[in-house]
Amino acid sequence: MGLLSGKNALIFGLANDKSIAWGIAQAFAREGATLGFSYAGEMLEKRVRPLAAQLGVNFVEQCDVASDEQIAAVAERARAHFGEIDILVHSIGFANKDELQGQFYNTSRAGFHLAMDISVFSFVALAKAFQPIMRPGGALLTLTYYGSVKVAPNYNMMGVAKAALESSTRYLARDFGPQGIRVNAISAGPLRTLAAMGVTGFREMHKNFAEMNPMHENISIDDVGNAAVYLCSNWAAHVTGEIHYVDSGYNIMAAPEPEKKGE
Ligand code: NAD
Ligand code: 0WE
Repeated sequence: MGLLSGKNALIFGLANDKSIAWGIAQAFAREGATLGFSYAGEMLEKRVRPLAAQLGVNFVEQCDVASDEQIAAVAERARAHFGEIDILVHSIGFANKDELQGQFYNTSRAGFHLAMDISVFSFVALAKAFQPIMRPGGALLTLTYYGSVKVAPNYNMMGVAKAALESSTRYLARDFGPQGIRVNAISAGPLRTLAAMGVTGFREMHKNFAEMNPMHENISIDDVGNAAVYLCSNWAAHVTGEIHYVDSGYNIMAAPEPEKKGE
Protein backbone atom coordinates (compact mmCIF):
# COMPACT_ATOMS: atom_id res chain seq x y z
CA MET A 1 0.00 0.00 0.00
CA GLY A 2 1.45 3.35 -1.07
CA LEU A 3 0.86 6.58 0.85
CA LEU A 4 -1.36 7.85 -1.98
CA SER A 5 -3.20 4.64 -2.93
CA GLY A 6 -6.76 5.30 -4.09
CA LYS A 7 -6.08 9.01 -4.70
CA ASN A 8 -6.45 10.81 -8.03
CA ALA A 9 -3.81 13.49 -8.57
CA LEU A 10 -3.73 16.11 -11.31
CA ILE A 11 -0.35 17.77 -11.96
CA PHE A 12 -0.05 21.09 -13.84
CA GLY A 13 3.31 22.34 -15.13
CA LEU A 14 5.04 19.35 -16.67
CA ALA A 15 7.48 20.49 -19.38
CA ASN A 16 10.24 17.86 -19.45
CA ASP A 17 12.09 15.31 -17.29
CA LYS A 18 13.90 18.13 -15.43
CA SER A 19 10.61 19.72 -14.29
CA ILE A 20 9.76 19.78 -10.59
CA ALA A 21 6.37 18.45 -11.77
CA TRP A 22 8.17 15.33 -13.03
CA GLY A 23 9.84 14.76 -9.64
CA ILE A 24 6.41 15.02 -8.03
CA ALA A 25 4.79 12.77 -10.65
CA GLN A 26 7.34 9.98 -10.14
CA ALA A 27 7.01 10.12 -6.34
CA PHE A 28 3.19 10.14 -6.56
CA ALA A 29 3.22 7.15 -8.98
CA ARG A 30 5.54 5.23 -6.64
CA GLU A 31 3.06 5.85 -3.79
CA GLY A 32 0.16 4.45 -5.78
CA ALA A 33 -1.67 7.59 -6.95
CA THR A 34 -3.63 7.61 -10.21
CA LEU A 35 -2.22 10.53 -12.20
CA GLY A 36 -3.31 13.08 -14.78
CA PHE A 37 -1.08 15.68 -16.45
CA SER A 38 -1.71 19.12 -17.88
CA TYR A 39 0.81 21.04 -19.97
CA ALA A 40 0.89 24.57 -21.36
CA GLY A 41 0.99 24.31 -25.14
CA GLU A 42 1.36 22.17 -28.26
CA MET A 43 5.15 22.69 -28.29
CA LEU A 44 5.43 20.58 -25.12
CA GLU A 45 3.18 17.71 -26.18
CA LYS A 46 6.01 15.70 -27.76
CA ARG A 47 7.93 15.84 -24.46
CA VAL A 48 4.99 15.24 -22.12
CA ARG A 49 3.34 12.27 -23.92
CA PRO A 50 6.37 9.93 -23.57
CA LEU A 51 6.74 10.88 -19.89
CA ALA A 52 3.05 10.11 -19.32
CA ALA A 53 3.47 6.75 -21.09
CA GLN A 54 6.43 5.94 -18.81
CA LEU A 55 4.14 6.13 -15.76
CA GLY A 56 1.06 4.69 -17.52
CA VAL A 57 -0.80 8.01 -17.33
CA ASN A 58 -3.68 8.27 -19.79
CA PHE A 59 -5.14 11.65 -18.83
CA VAL A 60 -2.92 14.20 -20.60
CA GLU A 61 -4.53 17.54 -21.40
CA GLN A 62 -3.32 20.86 -22.73
CA CYS A 63 -4.22 23.94 -20.67
CA ASP A 64 -2.81 27.42 -21.03
CA VAL A 65 -3.70 28.91 -17.63
CA ALA A 66 -3.95 32.39 -19.19
CA SER A 67 -7.31 31.23 -20.60
CA ASP A 68 -10.49 30.94 -18.49
CA GLU A 69 -11.99 28.73 -21.22
CA GLN A 70 -9.06 26.28 -21.16
CA ILE A 71 -9.18 26.08 -17.35
CA ALA A 72 -12.94 25.36 -17.49
CA ALA A 73 -12.35 22.77 -20.24
CA VAL A 74 -9.66 20.85 -18.36
CA ALA A 75 -11.80 20.79 -15.20
CA GLU A 76 -14.71 19.39 -17.22
CA ARG A 77 -12.51 16.72 -18.84
CA ALA A 78 -11.10 15.78 -15.44
CA ARG A 79 -14.64 15.39 -14.08
CA ALA A 80 -15.58 13.15 -17.01
CA HIS A 81 -12.39 11.05 -16.66
CA PHE A 82 -11.85 10.80 -12.89
CA GLY A 83 -15.18 11.85 -11.38
CA GLU A 84 -13.45 13.28 -8.33
CA ILE A 85 -9.93 14.58 -7.66
CA ASP A 86 -7.98 14.25 -4.40
CA ILE A 87 -4.82 16.20 -5.24
CA LEU A 88 -4.07 19.17 -7.49
CA VAL A 89 -0.47 20.32 -7.98
CA HIS A 90 0.29 23.75 -9.47
CA SER A 91 3.90 23.86 -10.67
CA ILE A 92 3.65 26.88 -12.98
CA GLY A 93 5.46 30.20 -13.05
CA PHE A 94 6.24 32.72 -15.73
CA ALA A 95 7.52 36.27 -16.19
CA ASN A 96 8.95 37.94 -19.28
CA LYS A 97 12.74 37.65 -19.41
CA ASP A 98 13.00 41.49 -19.28
CA GLU A 99 11.47 41.45 -15.80
CA LEU A 100 14.13 39.03 -14.47
CA GLN A 101 17.19 41.25 -14.75
CA GLY A 102 18.35 44.73 -13.82
CA GLN A 103 16.38 47.09 -11.64
CA PHE A 104 13.06 45.90 -10.25
CA TYR A 105 11.62 49.39 -10.75
CA ASN A 106 11.91 48.91 -14.50
CA THR A 107 9.16 46.27 -14.38
CA SER A 108 6.49 47.27 -16.90
CA ARG A 109 2.77 47.40 -16.13
CA ALA A 110 2.15 44.65 -18.69
CA GLY A 111 5.05 42.56 -17.32
CA PHE A 112 3.74 42.92 -13.77
CA HIS A 113 0.26 41.81 -14.86
CA LEU A 114 1.55 38.85 -16.89
CA ALA A 115 3.71 37.46 -14.06
CA MET A 116 0.86 37.84 -11.54
CA ASP A 117 -1.64 36.26 -13.94
CA ILE A 118 0.37 33.17 -14.87
CA SER A 119 2.22 32.64 -11.57
CA VAL A 120 -0.43 33.60 -9.00
CA PHE A 121 -3.97 34.06 -10.33
CA SER A 122 -3.75 30.69 -12.13
CA PHE A 123 -3.52 28.89 -8.75
CA VAL A 124 -6.61 30.71 -7.49
CA ALA A 125 -8.47 30.06 -10.75
CA LEU A 126 -7.59 26.33 -10.75
CA ALA A 127 -8.68 26.07 -7.11
CA LYS A 128 -12.06 27.57 -8.03
CA ALA A 129 -12.50 25.47 -11.17
CA PHE A 130 -11.71 22.19 -9.38
CA GLN A 131 -13.49 22.99 -6.10
CA PRO A 132 -16.71 21.19 -7.15
CA ILE A 133 -14.86 17.92 -7.85
CA MET A 134 -12.32 17.98 -5.00
CA ARG A 135 -12.91 15.15 -2.53
CA PRO A 136 -12.81 15.88 1.24
CA GLY A 137 -9.41 14.84 2.58
CA GLY A 138 -7.81 16.23 -0.56
CA ALA A 139 -4.98 18.70 -1.03
CA LEU A 140 -3.85 21.57 -3.24
CA LEU A 141 -0.12 22.24 -3.60
CA THR A 142 1.93 24.97 -5.27
CA LEU A 143 5.64 25.68 -5.73
CA THR A 144 7.40 28.81 -4.49
CA TYR A 145 10.89 30.23 -3.95
CA TYR A 146 12.62 32.12 -1.11
CA GLY A 147 12.93 35.21 -3.34
CA SER A 148 9.40 35.95 -2.06
CA VAL A 149 10.70 36.69 1.44
CA LYS A 150 14.25 38.00 0.85
CA VAL A 151 15.69 39.78 -2.16
CA ALA A 152 17.23 37.35 -4.66
CA PRO A 153 19.15 39.46 -7.22
CA ASN A 154 17.40 39.46 -10.62
CA TYR A 155 14.43 37.38 -9.40
CA ASN A 156 12.66 40.76 -9.23
CA MET A 157 9.06 40.48 -10.45
CA MET A 158 8.92 36.76 -9.69
CA GLY A 159 9.79 37.50 -6.04
CA VAL A 160 6.80 39.81 -5.78
CA ALA A 161 4.62 37.22 -7.54
CA LYS A 162 5.79 34.44 -5.19
CA ALA A 163 4.96 36.63 -2.16
CA ALA A 164 1.42 36.95 -3.53
CA LEU A 165 1.33 33.20 -4.27
CA GLU A 166 2.30 32.38 -0.67
CA SER A 167 -0.36 34.73 0.65
CA SER A 168 -2.90 33.19 -1.76
CA THR A 169 -1.98 29.78 -0.32
CA ARG A 170 -3.06 31.00 3.14
CA TYR A 171 -6.30 32.60 1.92
CA LEU A 172 -7.17 29.45 -0.07
CA ALA A 173 -6.42 27.33 3.00
CA ARG A 174 -9.07 29.34 4.85
CA ASP A 175 -11.58 28.97 2.01
CA PHE A 176 -11.08 25.22 1.60
CA GLY A 177 -10.65 24.29 5.26
CA PRO A 178 -14.36 23.68 5.93
CA GLN A 179 -14.43 21.33 2.91
CA GLY A 180 -11.66 19.21 4.47
CA ILE A 181 -9.20 20.24 1.77
CA ARG A 182 -5.71 21.45 2.66
CA VAL A 183 -3.67 24.02 0.73
CA ASN A 184 0.11 24.23 1.04
CA ALA A 185 3.23 25.39 -0.80
CA ILE A 186 6.72 23.93 -1.10
CA SER A 187 9.53 26.49 -1.20
CA ALA A 188 12.26 24.72 -3.15
CA GLY A 189 15.97 25.55 -3.39
CA PRO A 190 17.41 26.31 -6.85
CA LEU A 191 17.03 23.50 -9.41
CA ARG A 192 18.39 23.29 -12.95
CA THR A 193 15.03 23.19 -14.71
CA LEU A 194 13.87 24.81 -17.97
CA ALA A 195 12.60 27.80 -15.96
CA ALA A 196 16.07 28.30 -14.42
CA MET A 197 18.06 27.99 -17.67
CA GLY A 198 19.38 31.18 -19.20
CA VAL A 199 18.73 33.02 -15.94
CA THR A 200 21.49 35.59 -15.31
CA GLY A 201 23.86 34.26 -12.65
CA PHE A 202 21.96 31.00 -12.01
CA ARG A 203 25.08 28.77 -12.09
CA GLU A 204 26.80 30.85 -9.43
CA MET A 205 23.65 31.03 -7.34
CA HIS A 206 23.34 27.23 -7.48
CA LYS A 207 26.97 26.86 -6.30
CA ASN A 208 26.64 29.48 -3.53
CA PHE A 209 23.45 27.79 -2.35
CA ALA A 210 25.31 24.53 -1.64
CA GLU A 211 28.15 26.39 0.10
CA MET A 212 25.77 28.44 2.28
CA ASN A 213 23.26 25.83 3.45
CA PRO A 214 23.77 23.72 6.61
CA MET A 215 23.92 20.45 4.65
CA HIS A 216 26.24 21.81 1.92
CA GLU A 217 24.12 20.00 -0.64
CA ASN A 218 21.94 21.01 -3.52
CA ILE A 219 18.42 19.64 -3.69
CA SER A 220 16.83 17.43 -6.37
CA ILE A 221 13.38 17.20 -7.94
CA ASP A 222 13.05 13.85 -6.10
CA ASP A 223 13.43 15.67 -2.76
CA VAL A 224 10.56 17.96 -3.76
CA GLY A 225 8.51 14.94 -4.92
CA ASN A 226 8.92 13.18 -1.58
CA ALA A 227 7.92 16.30 0.40
CA ALA A 228 4.92 16.68 -1.92
CA VAL A 229 3.88 13.07 -1.12
CA TYR A 230 3.82 13.92 2.58
CA LEU A 231 1.93 17.21 2.17
CA CYS A 232 -0.70 15.58 -0.07
CA SER A 233 -1.05 12.37 2.00
CA ASN A 234 -3.20 11.68 5.05
CA TRP A 235 -0.06 11.92 7.21
CA ALA A 236 -0.31 15.71 6.78
CA ALA A 237 -3.94 15.80 7.98
CA HIS A 238 -4.51 19.27 9.54
CA VAL A 239 -1.35 20.74 7.98
CA THR A 240 -2.68 23.64 5.91
CA GLY A 241 -1.65 27.11 4.76
CA GLU A 242 2.02 26.21 5.26
CA ILE A 243 5.10 27.20 3.27
CA HIS A 244 7.27 24.10 3.58
CA TYR A 245 10.98 24.60 2.78
CA VAL A 246 12.89 21.94 0.85
CA ASP A 247 16.19 23.80 0.72
CA SER A 248 18.81 21.93 2.81
CA GLY A 249 18.07 24.56 5.51
CA TYR A 250 19.29 27.54 3.44
CA ASN A 251 16.52 29.82 4.76
CA ILE A 252 17.58 29.44 8.42
CA MET A 253 21.07 30.87 7.87
CA ALA A 254 21.84 34.54 8.57
CA ALA A 255 25.50 34.43 7.44
CA PRO A 256 27.85 32.01 5.67
CA GLU A 257 30.24 29.82 7.70
CA PRO A 258 33.48 31.63 8.55
CA GLU A 259 36.40 30.29 6.47
CA LYS A 260 38.52 27.78 8.39
CA LYS A 261 42.25 28.45 8.77
CA GLY A 262 44.33 26.91 5.99
CA GLU A 263 41.45 27.04 3.46
P1 NAD B 1 9.62 24.14 -15.60
O1 NAD B 1 9.97 25.07 -16.70
O2 NAD B 1 9.89 22.71 -15.80
O3 NAD B 1 8.11 24.33 -15.17
C1 NAD B 1 7.39 25.54 -15.31
C2 NAD B 1 6.11 25.18 -15.99
O4 NAD B 1 5.25 26.31 -16.11
C3 NAD B 1 6.34 24.65 -17.42
O5 NAD B 1 5.81 23.36 -17.54
C4 NAD B 1 5.59 25.65 -18.27
O6 NAD B 1 5.01 25.07 -19.42
C5 NAD B 1 4.52 26.09 -17.28
N1 NAD B 1 3.81 27.29 -17.75
C6 NAD B 1 4.33 28.52 -18.05
N2 NAD B 1 3.36 29.32 -18.54
C7 NAD B 1 2.21 28.57 -18.55
C8 NAD B 1 0.87 28.82 -18.98
N3 NAD B 1 0.50 30.02 -19.49
N4 NAD B 1 -0.05 27.82 -18.85
C9 NAD B 1 0.30 26.63 -18.33
N5 NAD B 1 1.55 26.32 -17.92
C10 NAD B 1 2.49 27.29 -18.04
O7 NAD B 1 10.41 24.71 -14.31
P2 NAD B 1 10.28 24.34 -12.76
O8 NAD B 1 11.52 24.87 -12.15
O9 NAD B 1 9.92 22.91 -12.61
O10 NAD B 1 9.08 25.27 -12.28
C11 NAD B 1 7.93 24.79 -11.61
C12 NAD B 1 7.57 25.70 -10.44
O11 NAD B 1 8.59 25.62 -9.46
C13 NAD B 1 7.45 27.18 -10.79
O12 NAD B 1 6.38 27.75 -10.08
C14 NAD B 1 8.75 27.75 -10.29
O13 NAD B 1 8.63 29.12 -10.00
C15 NAD B 1 8.94 26.92 -9.05
N6 NAD B 1 10.29 26.88 -8.48
C16 NAD B 1 11.38 26.62 -9.25
C17 NAD B 1 12.65 26.58 -8.69
C18 NAD B 1 13.88 26.35 -9.53
O14 NAD B 1 14.98 26.71 -9.11
N7 NAD B 1 13.79 25.74 -10.70
C19 NAD B 1 12.80 26.80 -7.30
C20 NAD B 1 11.66 27.04 -6.53
C21 NAD B 1 10.41 27.08 -7.13
O1 0WE C 1 10.78 30.50 -10.17
C1 0WE C 1 11.79 30.31 -10.80
C2 0WE C 1 11.82 30.47 -12.30
C3 0WE C 1 10.94 31.61 -12.72
C4 0WE C 1 10.97 32.00 -14.16
C5 0WE C 1 12.05 31.83 -15.01
C6 0WE C 1 11.97 32.25 -16.33
C7 0WE C 1 13.13 32.13 -17.27
C8 0WE C 1 12.70 32.18 -18.71
C9 0WE C 1 9.85 32.64 -14.64
N1 0WE C 1 9.76 33.07 -15.91
C10 0WE C 1 10.80 32.90 -16.75
N2 0WE C 1 10.68 33.38 -18.02
C11 0WE C 1 11.58 33.14 -18.99
O2 0WE C 1 11.48 33.66 -20.12
N3 0WE C 1 12.94 29.96 -10.10
C12 0WE C 1 12.90 29.91 -8.66
C13 0WE C 1 14.26 29.74 -10.75
C14 0WE C 1 14.99 31.04 -10.76
O3 0WE C 1 14.73 31.98 -11.69
C15 0WE C 1 15.52 33.08 -11.41
C16 0WE C 1 16.30 32.81 -10.28
C17 0WE C 1 15.96 31.50 -9.84
C18 0WE C 1 16.49 30.79 -8.66
C19 0WE C 1 15.61 34.30 -12.07
C20 0WE C 1 16.50 35.27 -11.61
C21 0WE C 1 17.27 35.00 -10.48
C22 0WE C 1 17.18 33.79 -9.81
